[in-house]
Amino acid sequence: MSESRIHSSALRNKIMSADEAARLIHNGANVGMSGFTGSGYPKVLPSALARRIMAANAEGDRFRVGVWTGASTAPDLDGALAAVDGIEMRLPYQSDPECRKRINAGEMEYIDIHLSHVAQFVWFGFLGKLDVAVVEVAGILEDGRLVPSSSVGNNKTWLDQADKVILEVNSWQSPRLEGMHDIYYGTQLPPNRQPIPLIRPSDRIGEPYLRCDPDKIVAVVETHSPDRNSAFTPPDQDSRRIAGHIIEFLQHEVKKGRLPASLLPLQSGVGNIANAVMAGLNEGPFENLTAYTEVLQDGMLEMLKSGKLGCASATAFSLSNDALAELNADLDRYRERIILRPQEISNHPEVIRRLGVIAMNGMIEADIYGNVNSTHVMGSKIMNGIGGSGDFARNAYLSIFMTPSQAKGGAISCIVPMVSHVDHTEHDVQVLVTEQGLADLRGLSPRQRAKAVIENCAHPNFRPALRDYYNRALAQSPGKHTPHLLEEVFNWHLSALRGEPM
Ligand code: 0RQ
Repeated sequence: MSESRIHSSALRNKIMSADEAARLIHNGANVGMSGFTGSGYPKVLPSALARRIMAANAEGDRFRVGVWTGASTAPDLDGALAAVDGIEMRLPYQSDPECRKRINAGEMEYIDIHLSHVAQFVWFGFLGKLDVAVVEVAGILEDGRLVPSSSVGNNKTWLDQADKVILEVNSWQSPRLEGMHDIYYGTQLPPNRQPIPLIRPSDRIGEPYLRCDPDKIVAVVETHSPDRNSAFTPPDQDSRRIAGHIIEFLQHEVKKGRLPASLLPLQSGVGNIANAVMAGLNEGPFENLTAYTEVLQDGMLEMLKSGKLGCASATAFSLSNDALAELNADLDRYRERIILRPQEISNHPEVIRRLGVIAMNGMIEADIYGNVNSTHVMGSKIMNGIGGSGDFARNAYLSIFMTPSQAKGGAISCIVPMVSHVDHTEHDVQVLVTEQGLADLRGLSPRQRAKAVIENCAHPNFRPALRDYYNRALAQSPGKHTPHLLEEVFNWHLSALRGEPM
């Protein structure tokens, strides 16, 4: 561990251990932590806080904090704090098994929020007071400005809004990240807001450093710990087919003159399927692509490497160890073509609409009319959260949702009569894709959409049941615009839960 990352002598004086820093957080505090999909989260403070909470619990004192982040983090943040029942309220996104378990058991409060909303909700005062910021940085300059880490997320807002700031300076992060970030300080509150001057994904409109009032910084903790970099599973047959359908569709759109030859900026969601689609595009016919997205996964790095992708704008990396090694080996070159921004800019509706982003996100299920459930299994159990999918889907040039047609080894159809929970309404969904095929819902009425979704996207094992449902709904439903048999839609899900034929 080297002191050379902390160039401000005033802040060097505030170096302390994680356990000492954790004592500066009070019971009931709202704590804004860095971290977005496993990158740039504080590595040691959360575990120290968990130890403090455990000690308080042993004394019979209940100690809980609110945990606000950019998005998902890692077992040593979410997992550690959830394991000691230390989280009162979690927002805006998580994907941690321990958190998920407690949330679904009703033991932890959770609100999943559009990721572009979080920063402004804090400025508006909608979420209460942010007491403490705990932010990982890659270094501190002599004048106190901060070199951001491998994610930006909501860090600018946490540093602005919190009363106290604890910094983790992680010397594991490459020092050559310096210069990759673009922190925009021009956002105002209504009614004084100005247009965000971002016209192309490659535009830099801010500065490479985070600012923080040094008087608010109460502790600096040095770390040398890796991000949570998980490997992606190699694309399987289903995800390759999904990628194939999307590429064929995009080619068709180019032919029709509805997309330029180099497409429009790509947004790709989290997970293996999204990663596989990027792998497909890397082998596909399109050149000179751009990305305006939220997370930069392996597939996009490969596309930057091959030259298919000219530049990528995101708020965080989400890389495997192999991809990270590739990034670090050539960081000076990648830094020219990768821009990490605050998530209120990477996910900003105004910018997404202006750029004409092609949004591609995963889902849990879609219904025959095009409503999409991204978050809840069987209507009540949260999986992760809406994340940025709504920011992109609502405002995209083209909004695509994808999933294998079946889940749980074929027991459950991901195409259902009516989604058990709705995140993206039929108005925000233009294209649905499964390994079976693609349904282009643009310009189709609900009845036309139902036919396209059943025939193109549903698994053949479930098509007869879905056709039967639709035909009976058409005959018996009091309204024929969006025919439904309300008494049956819940039974569809309940039968799946009981493992009965639908
Ligand atoms: O659970 O592993 O326990 O079996 O859901 O499903 O097929 O592995 O798909 O990893 O692409 O995730 C929607 C969750 C899809 C993700 C979701 C079960 C399935 C499995 C995962 P098991 P897959 P993926 C911007 C974009 C919201 C946030 C977002 C997501 C697990 O894409 O979180 O889009 N999206 N952000 O078995 C019961 C069904 C099911 C089902 C799947 N119909 N019924 N279980 N599963 N379908 C980026 C950010 O915001 C950071």
